[in-house]
Amino acid sequence: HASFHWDDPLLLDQQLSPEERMVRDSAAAYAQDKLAPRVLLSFRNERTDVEIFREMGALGMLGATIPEEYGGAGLNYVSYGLIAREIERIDSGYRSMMSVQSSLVMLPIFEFGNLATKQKYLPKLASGEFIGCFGLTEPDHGSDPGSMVTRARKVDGGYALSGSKMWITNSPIADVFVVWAKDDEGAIRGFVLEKGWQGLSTPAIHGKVGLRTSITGEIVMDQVFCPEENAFPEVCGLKGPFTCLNSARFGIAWGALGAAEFCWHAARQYTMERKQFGRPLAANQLVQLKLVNMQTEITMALQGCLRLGRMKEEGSASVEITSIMKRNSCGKSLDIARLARDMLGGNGISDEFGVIRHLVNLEVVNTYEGTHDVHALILGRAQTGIAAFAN
Ligand code: TGC
Ligand code: FAD
Repeated sequence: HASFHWDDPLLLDQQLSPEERMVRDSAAAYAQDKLAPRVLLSFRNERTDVEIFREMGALGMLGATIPEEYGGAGLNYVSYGLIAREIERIDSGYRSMMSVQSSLVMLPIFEFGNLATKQKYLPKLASGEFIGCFGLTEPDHGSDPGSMVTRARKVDGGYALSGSKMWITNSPIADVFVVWAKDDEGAIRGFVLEKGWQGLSTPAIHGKVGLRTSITGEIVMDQVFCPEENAFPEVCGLKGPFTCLNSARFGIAWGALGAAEFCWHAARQYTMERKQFGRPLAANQLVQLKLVNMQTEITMALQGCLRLGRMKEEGSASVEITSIMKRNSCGKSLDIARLARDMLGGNGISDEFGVIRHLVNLEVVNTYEGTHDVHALILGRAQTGIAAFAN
Protein backbone atom coordinates (compact mmCIF):
# COMPACT_ATOMS: atom_id res chain seq x y z
CA HIS A 1 0.00 0.00 0.00
CA ALA A 2 1.04 3.62 -0.50
CA SER A 3 3.62 5.00 1.87
CA PHE A 4 3.00 7.98 4.15
CA HIS A 5 5.06 11.14 3.71
CA TRP A 6 5.00 12.86 7.09
CA ASP A 7 6.03 16.22 5.63
CA ASP A 8 3.71 16.09 2.58
CA PRO A 9 0.78 13.79 3.41
CA LEU A 10 -1.46 14.87 0.51
CA LEU A 11 1.44 14.79 -1.97
CA LEU A 12 1.28 18.46 -2.89
CA ASP A 13 4.49 17.93 -4.80
CA GLN A 14 2.77 15.52 -7.20
CA GLN A 15 0.03 18.06 -7.94
CA LEU A 16 2.52 20.56 -9.34
CA SER A 17 3.63 20.76 -12.96
CA PRO A 18 7.32 20.13 -13.76
CA GLU A 19 7.73 23.89 -14.34
CA GLU A 20 6.16 24.73 -10.97
CA ARG A 21 8.47 22.27 -9.24
CA MET A 22 11.43 23.89 -10.95
CA VAL A 23 10.36 27.36 -9.81
CA ARG A 24 9.89 26.10 -6.26
CA ASP A 25 13.26 24.37 -6.19
CA SER A 26 15.14 27.37 -7.47
CA ALA A 27 13.39 29.68 -4.97
CA ALA A 28 14.21 27.20 -2.19
CA ALA A 29 17.87 27.02 -3.25
CA TYR A 30 18.16 30.82 -3.32
CA ALA A 31 16.40 31.16 0.04
CA GLN A 32 18.59 28.56 1.74
CA ASP A 33 21.89 29.66 0.16
CA LYS A 34 21.54 33.45 0.18
CA LEU A 35 18.82 34.47 2.63
CA ALA A 36 19.23 32.01 5.50
CA PRO A 37 22.83 33.04 6.26
CA ARG A 38 21.86 36.74 6.56
CA VAL A 39 18.66 36.58 8.53
CA LEU A 40 19.92 36.36 12.11
CA LEU A 41 22.00 39.54 12.04
CA SER A 42 19.64 41.46 9.75
CA PHE A 43 16.77 40.82 12.12
CA ARG A 44 18.83 41.52 15.25
CA ASN A 45 20.20 44.79 13.85
CA GLU A 46 16.99 45.87 12.04
CA ARG A 47 18.88 46.01 8.75
CA THR A 48 17.30 45.79 5.30
CA ASP A 49 19.69 44.52 2.67
CA VAL A 50 18.78 46.26 -0.62
CA GLU A 51 20.98 43.82 -2.58
CA ILE A 52 18.21 41.28 -2.02
CA PHE A 53 16.03 43.11 -4.56
CA ARG A 54 18.73 42.79 -7.21
CA GLU A 55 19.31 39.12 -6.42
CA MET A 56 15.61 38.31 -6.56
CA GLY A 57 15.29 40.34 -9.75
CA ALA A 58 18.07 38.38 -11.42
CA LEU A 59 16.23 35.16 -10.61
CA GLY A 60 12.86 36.36 -11.96
CA MET A 61 11.24 36.49 -8.54
CA LEU A 62 9.99 40.10 -8.78
CA GLY A 63 6.73 40.40 -10.68
CA ALA A 64 6.70 36.66 -11.29
CA THR A 65 3.19 36.83 -12.81
CA ILE A 66 3.89 39.90 -15.00
CA PRO A 67 4.42 39.09 -18.72
CA GLU A 68 7.97 38.80 -20.00
CA GLU A 69 7.61 41.79 -22.37
CA TYR A 70 7.72 44.02 -19.27
CA GLY A 71 10.56 42.13 -17.60
CA GLY A 72 8.36 39.79 -15.53
CA ALA A 73 8.68 36.01 -15.48
CA GLY A 74 5.23 35.31 -16.95
CA LEU A 75 4.54 32.57 -14.38
CA ASN A 76 1.19 31.39 -13.07
CA TYR A 77 -0.26 32.16 -9.63
CA VAL A 78 0.66 28.82 -8.11
CA SER A 79 4.31 29.52 -8.97
CA TYR A 80 4.03 32.91 -7.28
CA GLY A 81 2.61 31.20 -4.18
CA LEU A 82 5.38 28.60 -4.18
CA ILE A 83 8.03 31.35 -4.31
CA ALA A 84 6.38 33.17 -1.39
CA ARG A 85 6.33 29.96 0.65
CA GLU A 86 10.05 29.29 0.13
CA ILE A 87 11.09 32.88 0.89
CA GLU A 88 8.92 33.09 4.01
CA ARG A 89 10.29 29.76 5.24
CA ILE A 90 13.34 31.94 5.96
CA ASP A 91 11.66 35.19 7.00
CA SER A 92 8.35 37.04 6.52
CA GLY A 93 10.27 40.31 6.07
CA TYR A 94 12.00 39.00 2.94
CA ARG A 95 8.67 37.80 1.56
CA SER A 96 7.21 41.22 2.33
CA MET A 97 9.89 42.95 0.27
CA MET A 98 9.11 40.61 -2.61
CA SER A 99 5.31 40.76 -2.36
CA VAL A 100 5.07 44.53 -2.17
CA GLN A 101 7.28 44.90 -5.23
CA SER A 102 5.40 42.21 -7.17
CA SER A 103 1.73 42.49 -6.19
CA LEU A 104 1.38 46.01 -4.89
CA VAL A 105 3.67 47.97 -7.22
CA MET A 106 4.26 46.04 -10.45
CA LEU A 107 0.74 44.61 -10.65
CA PRO A 108 -1.13 47.98 -10.46
CA ILE A 109 1.31 49.59 -12.91
CA PHE A 110 0.75 46.66 -15.26
CA GLU A 111 -3.06 46.60 -14.79
CA PHE A 112 -3.81 50.31 -14.57
CA GLY A 113 -0.84 52.27 -15.95
CA ASN A 114 -0.64 53.67 -19.48
CA LEU A 115 1.88 52.21 -21.92
CA ALA A 116 4.57 54.80 -21.18
CA THR A 117 4.29 54.21 -17.41
CA LYS A 118 4.56 50.46 -17.89
CA GLN A 119 7.59 50.78 -20.12
CA LYS A 120 9.25 53.28 -17.84
CA TYR A 121 8.92 51.46 -14.53
CA LEU A 122 8.20 47.74 -14.97
CA PRO A 123 11.53 46.47 -16.36
CA LYS A 124 13.54 48.29 -13.67
CA LEU A 125 11.21 47.07 -10.94
CA ALA A 126 11.53 43.53 -12.32
CA SER A 127 15.32 43.65 -12.20
CA GLY A 128 15.37 45.16 -8.71
CA GLU A 129 17.15 48.29 -9.94
CA PHE A 130 14.10 50.22 -8.70
CA ILE A 131 12.46 49.50 -5.35
CA GLY A 132 8.73 50.14 -5.04
CA CYS A 133 6.23 50.76 -2.24
CA PHE A 134 2.43 50.98 -1.90
CA GLY A 135 0.71 53.66 0.14
CA LEU A 136 -2.88 52.94 1.16
CA THR A 137 -2.93 52.97 4.99
CA GLU A 138 -2.98 56.31 6.81
CA PRO A 139 -2.31 57.12 10.48
CA ASP A 140 -6.08 57.38 11.17
CA HIS A 141 -7.41 54.97 8.50
CA GLY A 142 -6.15 51.38 8.45
CA SER A 143 -8.91 48.78 8.23
CA ASP A 144 -11.16 51.43 6.69
CA PRO A 145 -9.11 52.80 3.77
CA GLY A 146 -12.26 54.17 2.12
CA SER A 147 -12.16 57.00 4.69
CA MET A 148 -8.67 58.14 3.65
CA VAL A 149 -7.99 61.89 3.78
CA THR A 150 -4.99 62.15 1.40
CA ARG A 151 -6.01 64.47 -1.42
CA ALA A 152 -5.02 64.79 -5.08
CA ARG A 153 -6.06 68.27 -6.16
CA LYS A 154 -6.29 68.90 -9.93
CA VAL A 155 -3.72 71.45 -11.04
CA ASP A 156 -2.35 72.49 -14.41
CA GLY A 157 -0.81 69.43 -16.10
CA GLY A 158 -1.49 67.02 -13.26
CA TYR A 159 -2.29 66.76 -9.56
CA ALA A 160 -0.99 68.10 -6.26
CA LEU A 161 -0.93 65.38 -3.60
CA SER A 162 -1.08 66.17 0.11
CA GLY A 163 -1.44 63.83 3.08
CA SER A 164 0.41 61.07 4.85
CA LYS A 165 0.60 57.31 4.62
CA MET A 166 1.65 55.13 7.58
CA TRP A 167 3.25 51.70 7.98
CA ILE A 168 4.51 51.53 4.42
CA THR A 169 6.80 48.59 3.60
CA ASN A 170 9.96 49.69 1.70
CA SER A 171 9.04 53.42 1.75
CA PRO A 172 12.37 54.81 3.11
CA ILE A 173 14.35 52.99 0.39
CA ALA A 174 11.79 53.26 -2.43
CA ASP A 175 12.36 54.81 -5.86
CA VAL A 176 8.73 54.36 -7.00
CA PHE A 177 5.59 55.03 -4.94
CA VAL A 178 2.12 53.78 -5.84
CA VAL A 179 -0.05 56.07 -3.72
CA TRP A 180 -3.86 56.18 -3.38
CA ALA A 181 -5.61 59.50 -2.83
CA LYS A 182 -9.03 61.12 -3.28
CA ASP A 183 -9.52 63.49 -6.22
CA ASP A 184 -11.63 66.67 -6.27
CA GLU A 185 -14.76 64.53 -6.69
CA GLY A 186 -13.84 62.39 -3.66
CA ALA A 187 -13.04 59.31 -5.78
CA ILE A 188 -10.03 57.16 -4.88
CA ARG A 189 -7.39 57.27 -7.62
CA GLY A 190 -3.88 55.83 -7.98
CA PHE A 191 -0.69 57.81 -8.63
CA VAL A 192 2.90 56.80 -9.35
CA LEU A 193 5.42 59.11 -7.66
CA GLU A 194 9.19 59.06 -7.73
CA LYS A 195 11.83 59.53 -5.07
CA GLY A 196 13.14 63.08 -4.92
CA TRP A 197 9.98 64.80 -6.12
CA GLN A 198 9.47 68.06 -4.32
CA GLY A 199 7.40 67.82 -1.13
CA LEU A 200 7.83 64.03 -0.74
CA SER A 201 9.54 62.58 2.35
CA THR A 202 9.73 59.07 3.78
CA PRO A 203 10.75 58.86 7.45
CA ALA A 204 11.50 55.35 8.70
CA ILE A 205 9.58 53.75 11.56
CA HIS A 206 12.02 52.19 14.02
CA GLY A 207 11.56 49.86 16.97
CA LYS A 208 9.39 47.23 15.30
CA VAL A 209 9.46 43.99 17.31
CA GLY A 210 8.54 41.92 14.24
CA LEU A 211 9.45 42.06 10.57
CA ARG A 212 12.77 43.68 11.39
CA THR A 213 14.51 42.60 8.16
CA SER A 214 11.98 44.65 6.16
CA ILE A 215 12.12 48.42 6.51
CA THR A 216 8.84 50.27 7.12
CA GLY A 217 8.14 53.99 6.99
CA GLU A 218 5.76 56.82 6.31
CA ILE A 219 5.06 58.67 3.07
CA VAL A 220 4.55 62.36 3.79
CA MET A 221 3.28 64.46 0.88
CA ASP A 222 3.14 68.24 0.92
CA GLN A 223 1.75 69.43 -2.42
CA VAL A 224 3.71 66.84 -4.41
CA PHE A 225 3.16 67.49 -8.11
CA CYS A 226 2.27 64.34 -10.06
CA PRO A 227 2.03 64.79 -13.85
CA GLU A 228 -1.15 63.57 -15.57
CA GLU A 229 0.65 60.67 -17.27
CA ASN A 230 1.58 59.20 -13.86
CA ALA A 231 -2.03 59.01 -12.69
CA PHE A 232 -3.81 55.73 -13.42
CA PRO A 233 -6.25 56.91 -16.10
CA GLU A 234 -9.24 54.69 -15.59
CA VAL A 235 -9.43 52.85 -12.31
CA CYS A 236 -11.55 54.61 -9.73
CA GLY A 237 -12.63 53.67 -6.18
CA LEU A 238 -11.38 50.98 -3.80
CA LYS A 239 -11.37 48.47 -6.65
CA GLY A 240 -7.92 49.82 -7.61
CA PRO A 241 -6.07 49.09 -4.38
CA PHE A 242 -8.13 45.96 -3.69
CA THR A 243 -7.11 44.41 -7.01
CA CYS A 244 -3.52 44.61 -5.77
CA LEU A 245 -4.48 43.27 -2.35
CA ASN A 246 -6.21 40.22 -3.86
CA SER A 247 -2.89 39.18 -5.35
CA ALA A 248 -0.73 40.08 -2.34
CA ARG A 249 -3.08 38.31 0.08
CA PHE A 250 -2.88 35.16 -2.04
CA GLY A 251 0.93 35.24 -1.77
CA ILE A 252 0.72 35.78 1.98
CA ALA A 253 -1.62 32.81 2.35
CA TRP A 254 1.14 30.59 0.87
CA GLY A 255 3.98 32.47 2.53
CA ALA A 256 2.74 32.25 6.11
CA LEU A 257 2.56 28.46 5.72
CA GLY A 258 6.26 28.42 4.81
CA ALA A 259 6.99 30.11 8.15
CA ALA A 260 4.71 27.61 9.88
CA GLU A 261 6.48 24.69 8.21
CA PHE A 262 9.83 25.99 9.46
CA CYS A 263 8.46 26.14 13.02
CA TRP A 264 6.87 22.69 12.80
CA HIS A 265 10.02 21.06 11.43
CA ALA A 266 12.13 22.83 14.06
CA ALA A 267 9.85 21.61 16.86
CA ARG A 268 9.92 18.05 15.50
CA GLN A 269 13.70 17.97 15.20
CA TYR A 270 14.23 19.55 18.59
CA THR A 271 11.85 17.29 20.48
CA MET A 272 13.31 14.16 18.83
CA GLU A 273 16.83 15.14 19.93
CA ARG A 274 16.24 16.76 23.30
CA LYS A 275 15.97 14.34 26.22
CA GLN A 276 14.25 15.01 29.54
CA PHE A 277 13.34 12.40 32.15
CA GLY A 278 15.63 10.00 30.30
CA ARG A 279 13.86 9.95 26.94
CA PRO A 280 13.22 12.22 23.97
CA LEU A 281 10.62 14.91 24.46
CA ALA A 282 8.95 13.52 21.32
CA ALA A 283 8.19 10.33 23.25
CA ASN A 284 5.52 12.21 25.20
CA GLN A 285 1.91 12.07 24.04
CA LEU A 286 1.47 15.80 24.64
CA VAL A 287 4.34 16.56 22.29
CA GLN A 288 3.16 14.19 19.57
CA LEU A 289 -0.33 15.66 19.72
CA LYS A 290 1.06 19.14 19.07
CA LEU A 291 3.19 17.95 16.16
CA VAL A 292 0.24 16.16 14.60
CA ASN A 293 -2.02 19.20 14.96
CA MET A 294 0.62 21.29 13.19
CA GLN A 295 0.92 18.73 10.42
CA THR A 296 -2.85 18.56 9.95
CA GLU A 297 -3.39 22.33 9.81
CA ILE A 298 -0.50 22.93 7.42
CA THR A 299 -1.49 20.07 5.12
CA MET A 300 -5.09 21.22 4.83
CA ALA A 301 -4.14 24.88 4.43
CA LEU A 302 -1.63 24.19 1.66
CA GLN A 303 -4.20 22.18 -0.22
CA GLY A 304 -6.64 25.11 0.07
CA CYS A 305 -4.02 27.53 -1.25
CA LEU A 306 -3.28 25.26 -4.19
CA ARG A 307 -6.98 24.99 -5.02
CA LEU A 308 -7.35 28.79 -4.87
CA GLY A 309 -4.33 29.16 -7.16
CA ARG A 310 -5.89 26.81 -9.70
CA MET A 311 -9.20 28.71 -9.46
CA LYS A 312 -7.37 31.99 -10.07
CA GLU A 313 -5.78 30.45 -13.15
CA GLU A 314 -9.11 29.27 -14.54
CA GLY A 315 -10.86 32.54 -13.60
CA SER A 316 -13.32 31.06 -11.09
CA ALA A 317 -11.87 32.50 -7.85
CA SER A 318 -14.16 34.93 -6.04
CA VAL A 319 -12.32 37.44 -3.86
CA GLU A 320 -13.87 36.00 -0.69
CA ILE A 321 -11.86 32.78 -1.08
CA THR A 322 -8.69 34.84 -0.74
CA SER A 323 -10.05 36.13 2.59
CA ILE A 324 -10.62 32.54 3.77
CA MET A 325 -7.09 31.50 2.85
CA LYS A 326 -5.25 34.64 4.03
CA ARG A 327 -7.06 34.55 7.36
CA ASN A 328 -6.69 30.79 7.90
CA SER A 329 -3.00 30.65 6.96
CA CYS A 330 -2.06 33.62 9.13
CA GLY A 331 -4.09 32.63 12.18
CA LYS A 332 -3.03 28.97 12.10
CA SER A 333 0.63 29.80 11.39
CA LEU A 334 0.69 32.17 14.34
CA ASP A 335 -0.73 29.46 16.62
CA ILE A 336 1.80 26.95 15.28
CA ALA A 337 4.74 29.32 15.80
CA ARG A 338 3.64 29.93 19.38
CA LEU A 339 3.34 26.26 20.15
CA ALA A 340 6.72 25.54 18.55
CA ARG A 341 8.29 28.35 20.58
CA ASP A 342 7.00 26.72 23.72
CA MET A 343 8.26 23.26 22.71
CA LEU A 344 11.82 24.57 22.43
CA GLY A 345 11.77 25.64 26.07
CA GLY A 346 14.38 28.27 26.96
CA ASN A 347 16.01 27.88 23.55
CA GLY A 348 12.71 28.95 22.04
CA ILE A 349 13.43 32.42 23.41
CA SER A 350 16.79 32.66 21.58
CA ASP A 351 16.87 34.32 18.14
CA GLU A 352 19.48 31.71 17.13
CA PHE A 353 16.70 29.12 16.80
CA GLY A 354 14.56 31.25 14.50
CA VAL A 355 11.19 30.19 15.86
CA ILE A 356 10.51 33.25 17.99
CA ARG A 357 11.50 35.46 15.05
CA HIS A 358 8.84 33.74 12.94
CA LEU A 359 6.37 34.17 15.81
CA VAL A 360 6.82 37.94 16.05
CA ASN A 361 6.85 38.25 12.25
CA LEU A 362 3.57 36.35 12.00
CA GLU A 363 1.97 38.81 14.42
CA VAL A 364 2.50 41.42 11.70
CA VAL A 365 1.42 39.15 8.86
CA ASN A 366 -1.81 38.41 10.76
CA THR A 367 -2.47 42.18 10.92
CA TYR A 368 -1.46 43.64 7.57
CA GLU A 369 -3.37 43.20 4.29
CA GLY A 370 -6.59 43.03 6.30
CA THR A 371 -6.52 41.85 9.91
CA HIS A 372 -7.71 38.37 10.95
CA ASP A 373 -10.96 39.87 12.24
CA VAL A 374 -11.53 42.15 9.23
CA HIS A 375 -11.33 39.12 6.93
CA ALA A 376 -13.88 37.41 9.20
CA LEU A 377 -16.17 40.41 8.69
CA ILE A 378 -15.68 40.34 4.91
CA LEU A 379 -16.70 36.67 4.99
CA GLY A 380 -19.52 37.30 7.45
CA ARG A 381 -20.95 39.90 5.09
CA ALA A 382 -20.66 37.52 2.15
CA GLN A 383 -22.47 34.80 4.10
CA THR A 384 -25.25 36.86 5.71
CA GLY A 385 -25.55 39.89 3.46
CA ILE A 386 -25.06 42.10 6.55
CA ALA A 387 -21.97 44.35 6.74
CA ALA A 388 -20.89 44.32 10.39
CA PHE A 389 -18.18 46.97 9.93
CA ALA A 390 -20.33 49.63 8.29
CA ASN A 391 -23.20 51.82 9.48
P1 TGC B 1 -16.69 47.79 0.04
O1 TGC B 1 -18.02 48.46 0.05
O2 TGC B 1 -16.59 46.41 0.51
O3 TGC B 1 -16.02 47.89 -1.41
C1 TGC B 1 -15.80 49.13 -2.05
C2 TGC B 1 -15.51 48.87 -3.52
O4 TGC B 1 -14.34 48.06 -3.65
C3 TGC B 1 -14.67 46.81 -4.31
N1 TGC B 1 -13.96 45.71 -3.65
C4 TGC B 1 -13.09 44.93 -4.26
N2 TGC B 1 -12.64 44.91 -5.52
C5 TGC B 1 -11.72 43.99 -5.84
N3 TGC B 1 -11.25 43.10 -4.93
C6 TGC B 1 -11.69 43.08 -3.66
N4 TGC B 1 -11.19 42.21 -2.76
C7 TGC B 1 -12.65 44.03 -3.27
N5 TGC B 1 -13.28 44.31 -2.11
C8 TGC B 1 -14.09 45.33 -2.37
C9 TGC B 1 -16.14 46.66 -4.14
O5 TGC B 1 -16.71 45.88 -5.16
C10 TGC B 1 -16.61 48.10 -4.22
O6 TGC B 1 -16.62 48.49 -5.58
P2 TGC B 1 -17.66 49.57 -6.10
O7 TGC B 1 -17.39 49.61 -7.58
O8 TGC B 1 -19.01 49.05 -5.72
O9 TGC B 1 -17.33 50.85 -5.38
O10 TGC B 1 -15.72 48.75 0.86
P3 TGC B 1 -15.65 49.00 2.39
O11 TGC B 1 -15.13 50.37 2.57
O12 TGC B 1 -16.95 48.64 3.09
O13 TGC B 1 -14.54 47.91 2.74
C11 TGC B 1 -14.41 47.37 3.95
C12 TGC B 1 -13.30 46.28 3.98
C13 TGC B 1 -13.19 45.81 5.38
C14 TGC B 1 -13.75 45.13 3.11
C15 TGC B 1 -12.00 46.78 3.38
O14 TGC B 1 -11.84 48.12 3.53
C16 TGC B 1 -10.74 46.04 3.80
O15 TGC B 1 -10.40 45.02 3.21
N6 TGC B 1 -9.94 46.55 4.77
C17 TGC B 1 -8.61 46.04 5.07
C18 TGC B 1 -7.59 47.04 4.61
C19 TGC B 1 -6.35 46.41 4.07
O16 TGC B 1 -6.29 45.26 3.71
N7 TGC B 1 -5.30 47.20 3.99
C20 TGC B 1 -4.08 46.72 3.43
C21 TGC B 1 -3.05 47.81 3.27
S1 TGC B 1 -1.68 47.31 2.28
C22 TGC B 1 -0.75 46.34 3.26
O17 TGC B 1 -1.07 46.03 4.34
C23 TGC B 1 0.52 45.89 2.66
S2 TGC B 1 1.54 44.97 3.71
C24 TGC B 1 2.43 44.20 2.50
C25 TGC B 1 3.63 43.49 2.93
O18 TGC B 1 4.54 44.10 3.55
O19 TGC B 1 3.73 42.30 2.55
P1 FAD C 1 -7.04 49.28 12.92
O1 FAD C 1 -7.82 49.32 11.66
O2 FAD C 1 -7.09 50.48 13.80
O3 FAD C 1 -7.48 47.99 13.73
C1 FAD C 1 -7.18 47.80 15.12
C2 FAD C 1 -7.92 46.56 15.62
O4 FAD C 1 -9.32 46.77 15.49
C3 FAD C 1 -7.64 45.29 14.83
O5 FAD C 1 -7.65 44.18 15.70
C4 FAD C 1 -8.83 45.17 13.88
O6 FAD C 1 -9.09 43.82 13.52
C5 FAD C 1 -9.92 45.74 14.73
N1 FAD C 1 -11.02 46.31 13.94
C6 FAD C 1 -10.97 47.31 13.01
N2 FAD C 1 -12.19 47.56 12.52
C7 FAD C 1 -13.04 46.69 13.14
C8 FAD C 1 -14.43 46.45 13.06
N3 FAD C 1 -15.23 47.15 12.23
N4 FAD C 1 -14.97 45.49 13.85
C9 FAD C 1 -14.19 44.77 14.69
N5 FAD C 1 -12.86 44.96 14.81
C10 FAD C 1 -12.30 45.90 14.04
N6 FAD C 1 -0.19 49.42 4.62
C11 FAD C 1 0.01 49.88 3.35
O7 FAD C 1 -0.81 50.57 2.79
N7 FAD C 1 1.16 49.54 2.69
C12 FAD C 1 2.15 48.77 3.24
O8 FAD C 1 3.17 48.49 2.60
C13 FAD C 1 1.96 48.31 4.58
N8 FAD C 1 2.95 47.60 5.20
C14 FAD C 1 2.84 47.33 6.54
C15 FAD C 1 3.94 46.80 7.23
C16 FAD C 1 3.88 46.60 8.60
C17 FAD C 1 5.09 46.12 9.33
C18 FAD C 1 2.65 46.85 9.29
C19 FAD C 1 2.53 46.62 10.78
C20 FAD C 1 1.55 47.34 8.62
C21 FAD C 1 1.64 47.61 7.24
N9 FAD C 1 0.57 48.22 6.54
C22 FAD C 1 0.75 48.66 5.25
C23 FAD C 1 -0.65 48.63 7.26
C24 FAD C 1 -1.64 47.51 7.56
O9 FAD C 1 -2.32 47.15 6.40
C25 FAD C 1 -2.59 48.01 8.67
O10 FAD C 1 -1.86 48.03 9.87
C26 FAD C 1 -3.81 47.11 8.79
O11 FAD C 1 -4.64 47.23 7.66
C27 FAD C 1 -4.63 47.43 10.05
O12 FAD C 1 -4.89 48.80 10.16
P2 FAD C 1 -4.57 49.57 11.54
O13 FAD C 1 -3.17 49.26 11.93
O14 FAD C 1 -4.93 51.00 11.35
O15 FAD C 1 -5.50 48.92 12.61
